[in-house]
Amino acid sequence: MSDATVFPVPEDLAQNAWVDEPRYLEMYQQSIEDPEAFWAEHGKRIHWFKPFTKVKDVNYGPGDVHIRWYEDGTTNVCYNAIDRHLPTKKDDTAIIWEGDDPSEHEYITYGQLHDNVSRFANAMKARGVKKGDRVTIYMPMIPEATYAMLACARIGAVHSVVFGGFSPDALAGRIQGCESNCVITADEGLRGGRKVPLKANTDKALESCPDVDTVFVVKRTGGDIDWNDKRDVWWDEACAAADKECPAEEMKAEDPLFILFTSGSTGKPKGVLHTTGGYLVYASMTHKYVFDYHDGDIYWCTADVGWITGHSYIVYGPLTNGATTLVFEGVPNYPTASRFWEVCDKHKVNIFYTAPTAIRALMREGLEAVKRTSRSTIRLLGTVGEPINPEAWMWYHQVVGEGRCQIVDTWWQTETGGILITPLPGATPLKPGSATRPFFGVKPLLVDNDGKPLEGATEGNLCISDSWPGQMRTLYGDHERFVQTYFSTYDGLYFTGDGCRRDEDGYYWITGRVDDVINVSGHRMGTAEVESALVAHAKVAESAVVGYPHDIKGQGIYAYVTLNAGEEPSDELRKELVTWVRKEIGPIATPDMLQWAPGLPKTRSGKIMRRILRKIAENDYGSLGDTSTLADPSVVDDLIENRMNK
Ligand code: 6R9
Repeated sequence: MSDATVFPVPEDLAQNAWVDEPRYLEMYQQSIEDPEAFWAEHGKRIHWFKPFTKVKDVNYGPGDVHIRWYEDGTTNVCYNAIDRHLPTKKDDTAIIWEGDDPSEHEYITYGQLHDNVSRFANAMKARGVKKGDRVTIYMPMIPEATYAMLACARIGAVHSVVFGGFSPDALAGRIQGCESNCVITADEGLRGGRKVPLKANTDKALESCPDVDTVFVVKRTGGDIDWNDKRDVWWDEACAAADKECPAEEMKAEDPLFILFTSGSTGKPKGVLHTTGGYLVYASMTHKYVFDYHDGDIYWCTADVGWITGHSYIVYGPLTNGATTLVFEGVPNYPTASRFWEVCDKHKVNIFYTAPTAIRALMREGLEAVKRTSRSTIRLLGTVGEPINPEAWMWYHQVVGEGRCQIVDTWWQTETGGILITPLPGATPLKPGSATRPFFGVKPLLVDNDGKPLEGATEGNLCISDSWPGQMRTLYGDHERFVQTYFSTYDGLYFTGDGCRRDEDGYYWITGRVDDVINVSGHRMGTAEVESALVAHAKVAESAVVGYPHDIKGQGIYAYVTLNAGEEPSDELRKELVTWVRKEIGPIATPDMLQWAPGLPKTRSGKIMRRILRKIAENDYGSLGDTSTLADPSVVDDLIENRMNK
């Protein structure tokens, strides 16, 4: 290997893992040479009610863009995640729930999971929810969140999980965006000892969602809430009245499984749609190989079910493999910075999967918080969500894993449904900071800005040139935008929106987004979303938002704001605007820096030159590039002079 820092695969791991390097290379080759045969074989890993005979029907354009896998097969995701395991695993733990407070935890067996999910599925049916209906889930990280998802899958309803940290407005937009008439929530959530008013937020959101006729409410804290007798139903009461047998609906492979809203480069979040058969094959297969999952392993992914990582790698992937998956309600630093590692010790976690932002935050807390725990059960560490800087990677490897655990840096997206570029523990020598090599069936392609494919060691825009079963199928209700966003930048290719470098060993290094999407603590956000929240304030005339390097969050949010004529900038107004954005979108969108901009750098045609704003936010004035095309170059001097300092 060309690079100095390479961590080879330990010999015993290569022997005991599902695949070693020769096997990876062989399987990868097969998957690329004959995708039909490869995916026909691996499609059998899930249970089909009616087996498929067609494997793949994909067109990335020109013409009718469509993606179909296992089209004529029928199955049910919930059946695969639960019922299929009952003969052998009825009394095995499916879910370990660890509460926000370290004194609370619960073990849920596959048998109990079956009953809980079936009861709730019947409770939804009793309220008229049926196959094809969209159901919005706005919940804390409690077992009922997973029951709700699985119950939807069981009856063929399409869930849309909305992260519990989103504001009432953001929730309302997502309910309207998928036209759902049933919402599942809790009285309050609990995170880091603080209460989150989920029911109150839901009530507020529903003021603008008149079509919602049912709200199921889980009693989590017992806090005071308002109640609407016609619309609101207690989860417990509804389940107590329901039967614990509920047949799993026979679904076509291409029937929708879920919608998940994610940020794009425009203001309106996109409803990414995933379907049934291909998604499940891909989520479960990647979970098995990437985490080298073996029967009996205790597996913990720290994500929230409000993100795709929670869908594929807390719920669907692990449960389909019959795993024990840990669901954590809390946060990494509550009650102390040792929490993650204490939970690993308490529940004997073998596989641990988290985000670089959490690693960086814990790294700052010092060695002692880690060292006082054992972590001896951990065998494998994973990361996801954003590029991991080599320092954080080394800390994760040396301190958390004590040099003993491989790290899988997994690159993927809401749109991809599952992991696309990643090491395999027994097969891939590691380089800190690189997501390494493609998973089976994945064909990455780097292209220049004109779409010309680049060969060898190079850097460019990351595209994928052929489909894999877990790929999204469309944007809910807007197929045209789907085609526009993903398949029209570079003809015939799926464009990821990420920049990427490939080194001389063929390893991939994701460099971050090349579009107007920023990644704050692993959360994707469109700069346009934050901008439209800011201009919705009565005193704001215009705003431009960019990302800048942030030690913990990866990227921070830097907002330039131009006030309406007659309005005076003040520290008070700055605070007011920051609070405003939190309220409009949610705490994750809180601007870290907000600079008053008497004018924004624009071209003569009125286009904001973000490249310049990015450079100023990055404190990198030396390379502002050509500013001669600006309508008024002097605004740049003003912005530099008044740049916010930390
Ligand atoms: C799974 C998830 C997707 C964007 C993606 C990229 C960034 C995710 C990464 C990574 C570098 C990794 N990203 N994993 N960048 N290395 N291992 O995070 O989905 O929320 O849709 O975000 O996150 O920029 O395009 P999502």
